[in-house]
Amino acid sequence: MEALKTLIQDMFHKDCSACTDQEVYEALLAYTKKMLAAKGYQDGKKKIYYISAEFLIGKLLSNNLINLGIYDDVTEFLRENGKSLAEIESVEPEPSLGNGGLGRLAACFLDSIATLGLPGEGIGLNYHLGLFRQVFEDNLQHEMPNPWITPDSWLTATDVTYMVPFRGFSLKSTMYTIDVAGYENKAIRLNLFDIDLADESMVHDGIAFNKKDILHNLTLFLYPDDSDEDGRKLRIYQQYFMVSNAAQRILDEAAARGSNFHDLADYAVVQINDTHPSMIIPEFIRLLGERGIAFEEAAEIVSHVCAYTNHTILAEALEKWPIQYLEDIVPQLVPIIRRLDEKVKAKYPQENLTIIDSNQLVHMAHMDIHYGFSINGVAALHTEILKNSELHQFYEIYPEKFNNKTNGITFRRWLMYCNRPLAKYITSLIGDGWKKDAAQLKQLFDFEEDQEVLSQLLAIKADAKKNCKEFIFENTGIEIDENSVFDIQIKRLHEYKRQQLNALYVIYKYLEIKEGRKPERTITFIFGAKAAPAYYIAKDIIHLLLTLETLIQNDPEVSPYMKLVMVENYNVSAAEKLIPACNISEQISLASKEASGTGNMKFMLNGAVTLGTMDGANVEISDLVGKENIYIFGESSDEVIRHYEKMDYHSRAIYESDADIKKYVDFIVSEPMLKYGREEHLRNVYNELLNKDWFMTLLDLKDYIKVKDQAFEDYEDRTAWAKKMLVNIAQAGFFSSDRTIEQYNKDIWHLN
Ligand code: 4GP
Repeated sequence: MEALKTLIQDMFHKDCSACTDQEVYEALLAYTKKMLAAKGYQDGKKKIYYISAEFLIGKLLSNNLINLGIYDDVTEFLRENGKSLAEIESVEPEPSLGNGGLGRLAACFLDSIATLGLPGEGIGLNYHLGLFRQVFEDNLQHEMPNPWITPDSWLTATDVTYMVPFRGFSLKSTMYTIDVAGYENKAIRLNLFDIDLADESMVHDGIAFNKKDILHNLTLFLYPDDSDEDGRKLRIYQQYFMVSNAAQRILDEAAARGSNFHDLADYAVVQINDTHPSMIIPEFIRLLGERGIAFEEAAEIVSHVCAYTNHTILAEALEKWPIQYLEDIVPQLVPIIRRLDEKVKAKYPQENLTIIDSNQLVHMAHMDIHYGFSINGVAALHTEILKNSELHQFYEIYPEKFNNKTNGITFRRWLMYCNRPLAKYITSLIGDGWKKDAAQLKQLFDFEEDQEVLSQLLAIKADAKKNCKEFIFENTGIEIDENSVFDIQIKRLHEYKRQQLNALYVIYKYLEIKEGRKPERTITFIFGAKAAPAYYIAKDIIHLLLTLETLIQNDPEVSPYMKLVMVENYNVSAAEKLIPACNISEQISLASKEASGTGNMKFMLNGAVTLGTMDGANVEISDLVGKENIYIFGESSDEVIRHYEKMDYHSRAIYESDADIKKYVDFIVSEPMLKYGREEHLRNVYNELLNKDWFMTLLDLKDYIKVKDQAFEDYEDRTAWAKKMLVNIAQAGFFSSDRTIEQYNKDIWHLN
C-alpha cells in the first residue's frame, strides 16, 4: 500500500487519515485506474463487440478492488487510517445506464469476458442523466434526472471520434472508456459514445426537455419517453448514433489488425443485445460499400459477423419502426434495408417473415434473424418458446441458427462483494476454487447434514438482515423487525412481473390479521421497482404498493405482524444490500413471459428460497434444486399460451365466482385505502384487474396464496430451512456468467 500512500501525499499533501472521504475516493479512483491501465487489455485476432443500449454497471470501486485482488489490503489500509471503505463508497455516484435485467446482464458479461481472458469490448452510449432517479411523493413516483458524471469518474475521454451522418446534418462523436477489470486478469473496455454538445441545462420539470433538439439532447437520457413521435424519433437517432460509431470503430480496428474486410468475420463478431442495435446490419453494409465492397458480398460478410440475442417475447420490445421515420432520419439506410427485404421476399414471400411489412413497418428482429448467423434465447424455456411459437416461422427456415444461452451473473459482484461473510464462509468450507470455477459450489453438499454449517448459514443470514434493516430505515424511514421473514420482490415494475399479484397477497394477509388470524412470525414484504415514465398502469401499481405501505404503517392492529416497504430509487447498490438479506425470493411472472430473470439467480446464490412460477430460468432452478427446495405455483406456460390462443381468459368471471378474490380486489378501492391513496390511480388498477388482466393475475392468485402460506409455515423449521438454503447455494454454480460466456464463445463467437 506504499504506492497508495505516496499517491495520496502527492495529490493532497497530507496523510490518508487527514483526508476527507471525497479525497480518499479520488485517490482510490486514480490508483485503481492506474493499476488497471498497467495490466493492459486482452488482445487477439478476433474480438467480440457486445453492443447494447444499456450497461447497468453499478458502482465500480469495490468491484475493481476485488478483481484486482487488493480489496482486503485497501480495506486494512483504510482502517489503519480511521476510514471505512463502505463510507468512502457512498461518495461514488452510481451510473444509471440501464433499466433492468438486460443492462445488468451486459455488465455481468463484461466482467466474465474479462475474467475468462477473451478479447472483447462493450459498446454503448454515454447517457449523462441516465434512466431517471425515482422519487416518491404523496405515494406517487416522480422522475428526476440522475447525473453521474463527475470530474473524477471512471470515464476516460479518448481521442477516438467519428462523424455520424443524419438527414441534413452530421454529428461528431467522442468515445469515452470505462475499464472493466477481469478477476485476476486483464481488463476489457466499455466504450461509451457521446456528442460534444450535450446540454443538461435544457432539462426542466423533472425529466422534460425539447425532444427535437438532437444536437444537444442525443445522449441526455436512456429510453427517452417514446409516447409521441418526437420521442420515438429520438430513439432512432440514439440507436443509429450508437451503431454507426460501433461499426466505424469495428472496421477501423479490424483493418488495424490486418483485415481486408472481405475476411471481417475472422476479426470481429458482434452480439446484438435485443433489437436496439439492429441498424448495425445495414450500417455495416453501407460502410463496406464506401470501402469498395458491393452490396451482395457485403450482406454476406455481415451475415457472418452479427449474432442476435432475444431478451423478451413482449411485443413492445420487438421494435418495428415506420420506414418513413428512417427516411426522415437516416435516409442512407433505407435503400439498403429495402434491398435486404427484397432478397428475403424473393425467397420467402410469407408476410410473417418480411423485414418491411405491408404497413411499411421495419421489423428489426426479422432483419437480425435473416442477416445474423445466430439467434439465441436467454433460458431453456424461453428459447423453446421462441422456436415453437413466437419465432416459429423463422425456426422452420433456419433451425441451425437457433440456440439457447441460459443467463448468468458474476459471482464477483453478487457474492464476493455483496455478501463477504458468506463468501468467506464458503471458502473456509471448500477452498476458493469456486471463485473461478463456480461448479465447485456443489462441494457444499458434503455439509448438508452438518448442524454447525447449517446454523452458520442462518447466522450469516441474520447478520445480513440486520444490515439491511439499517439500509431500509435510511431509505424509507420505516423500522422493520430483523427477525421477521424477508420476502423480497425487486425488479422493473411491469404487469407481466406481477407486483400486483404480490400486492393482492398483502391485502389477503392484512385482512386475515384484521380478522384475528395472525401469522406465526412477522412478515416484511420488500419491494423495489421503477416504472417507465409513460407506463401509467405501472405507476398506478406503485401507488397501490405505497398506499398499502402507509395503510399498514398506520394500523396498530396490523403493523406489529406485517410491514410493507417500498425502497425508493431501486438500483444496483440497493440490490447489493437487499439480496444477501432475503429469505423468500419472489419470481412470480406469468409463465411464458419472463425470458429468464437474473435476480432469481442472485437470490439463490445468497441463500434465499425461490417462490415462483415455472417461467424463465425458474424452470432450471427448480430442476437443479428439486421440488423440496423451491416453491412453485401457478399455471404452466403451455396452458397460458393456450389461453392466449383461445382468448378464453376472463378475469371478471373469476372475480365474480370467487368471493375471496372479489374481497381482495375490492379492497383496492375500499374506504381504508382511499384514506391514504388517490381514487383515480387505485381505480385504474382495480379496473385493469377486472376488465383486462392481460397477465392473468387472478388466474394464479389462489394457488399463490396457498403456496406462499406454505413457505412461511416451513420457514419455522429452521434446520429444514437452512438445508434448503444450502442446496440453493450449492446448485447456483450453473448460473455463473462465466459458464454463460464460455458457451457463447464455444457456440457463437469462436474466439481464441
Ligand atoms: C430482460 C428480461 O425481461 C429478463 O427476463 C432477462 O433475464 C433479461 O432481459 C436478461 O436477458 N429484458 C429486459 C428488456 O430487460 O428490457 O427487454
